[in-house]
Amino acid sequence: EPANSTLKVTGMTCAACALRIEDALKKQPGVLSATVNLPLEKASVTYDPKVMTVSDLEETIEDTGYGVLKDE
Ligand code: 9UX
Repeated sequence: EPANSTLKVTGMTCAACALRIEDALKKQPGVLSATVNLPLEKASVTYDPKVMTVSDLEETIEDTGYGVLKDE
């Protein structure tokens, strides 16, 4: 069954940053949905935990050029 994780994202400065991260997350195998809230600096991701891990999500965000802090 799907899992949900919320990650704190650092380094976003405009709305297009949030969209870039959403698009990158949605392209990953096992990601079912992703929304990024710019003012809250949070990414909410629903994924298949058999395919995708939180570490993979963090890596995707970092590879897109942003930072990640642990859930808060
Ligand atoms: Mo907006 Mo974000 O021009 O990397 S897309 S700052």
